[in-house]
Amino acid sequence: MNTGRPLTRRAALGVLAGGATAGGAFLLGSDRLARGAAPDHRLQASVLDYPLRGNQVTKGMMSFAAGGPPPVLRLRRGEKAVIEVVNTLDEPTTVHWHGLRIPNHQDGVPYLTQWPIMQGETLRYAFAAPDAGTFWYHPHCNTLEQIGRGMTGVLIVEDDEDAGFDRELVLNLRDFRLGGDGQFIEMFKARQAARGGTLGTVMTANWREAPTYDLPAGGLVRLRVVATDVTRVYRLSLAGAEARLIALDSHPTPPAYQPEEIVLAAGQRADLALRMPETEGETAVLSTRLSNRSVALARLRATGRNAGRSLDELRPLAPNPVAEPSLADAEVMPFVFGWGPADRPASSICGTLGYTFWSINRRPWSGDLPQAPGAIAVLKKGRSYIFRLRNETRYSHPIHLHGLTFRLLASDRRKLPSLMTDTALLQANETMDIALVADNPGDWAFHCHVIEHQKTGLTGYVRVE
Ligand SMILES: [Cu+2]
Repeated sequence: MNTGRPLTRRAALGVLAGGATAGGAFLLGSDRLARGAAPDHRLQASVLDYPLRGNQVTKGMMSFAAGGPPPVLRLRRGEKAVIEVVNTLDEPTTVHWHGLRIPNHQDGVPYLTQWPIMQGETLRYAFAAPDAGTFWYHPHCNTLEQIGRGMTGVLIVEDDEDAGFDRELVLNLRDFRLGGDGQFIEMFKARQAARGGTLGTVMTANWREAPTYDLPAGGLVRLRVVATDVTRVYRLSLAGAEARLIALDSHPTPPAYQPEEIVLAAGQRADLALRMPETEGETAVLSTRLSNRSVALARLRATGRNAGRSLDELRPLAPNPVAEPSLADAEVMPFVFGWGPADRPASSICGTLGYTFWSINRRPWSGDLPQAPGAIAVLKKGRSYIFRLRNETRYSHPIHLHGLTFRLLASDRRKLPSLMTDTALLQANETMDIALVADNPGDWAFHCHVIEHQKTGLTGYVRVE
């Protein structure tokens, strides 16, 4: 629901000239006209019709490829990659690289780190990813509509050393809100946006309902599961195969941390090492638990002769070079996630949902505007901080911080594993401490990843300087 008038780039700049506070030209602007070598990857923001449910064609889907689901991007750790984005939508967009600790001007947040990529424009992002793991990419402009219609892709930064898997399977989990005729229905309901969020009606993996994948019998498979839905919290389990959790949100997990159920909120990722069943035709099933039943998301079918592998043959993943916060001299910063005064946000070319319901530190985000409000917190580069996240609401919020990785410390409601992440599911009425080193300078968006919440006030940014 892009309530803003589509603007040409010139008109957008006119708006910016009228009141930009963002500090002048974005560095990315100089890449805009960059010529020369072919990009390493090319994404085409596109509208398409696609047979999402069997032969039923869903009209008006959106992707980063002209003919089908967004491609899985594979990058090499530490090597600069150029990713060209061609916008063939009839509205502006941007691309955010979720979980990547890259320079701020590559982060893809409209007006905070770059101008929107206007319709018909091409923009090249260029960065070197410092961490290996499973990440994803998505727009940060008219986000509910563009993500809701399909613009979520998986991004993999390869490990320096191979761990010894036979195969790898990527599962991009997400729902679509379709009616019985297979066509999109309204993206959200205001009454749900003010609560837990509006769920989709069709659950998919890689744009298919419970697809089956053939994998070598008795072989070792790395399963990369990415929750790219706008709302759903997945409660995953894998039946029929021996499996171990090896990473969460891109970062390797301690071998002893093997939860019975893997909880993935919007934006989170899990890497599993699994050993396929030994007998051809046997199937392992990845399911998510709903309140009263379990739903199969994907099936893995064993094929061929038993490869006879063992999970113990796998080498552990190397840790990523994330600085460890110094808790002894960390400054504590409080953040309150709460209700906002019911209000109407300003119109934006990156869309609004027409409401504000939520706030961070009592401030509802006013919308993606050239006149960005001030930072909710200013951090000194290189210092350690403890963020005290307090949820005043009766709903859970997956809180995502751009550009920085943090460690889970403690909760007043449960025992937390000591994990590194970029997205923490803050439960209803919970207070959680997280810790980080503010080592990446810039303005970093800090928001709920239930996109309706993000777009109705639960957004802000922290500045590292
Ligand atoms: Cu939320």
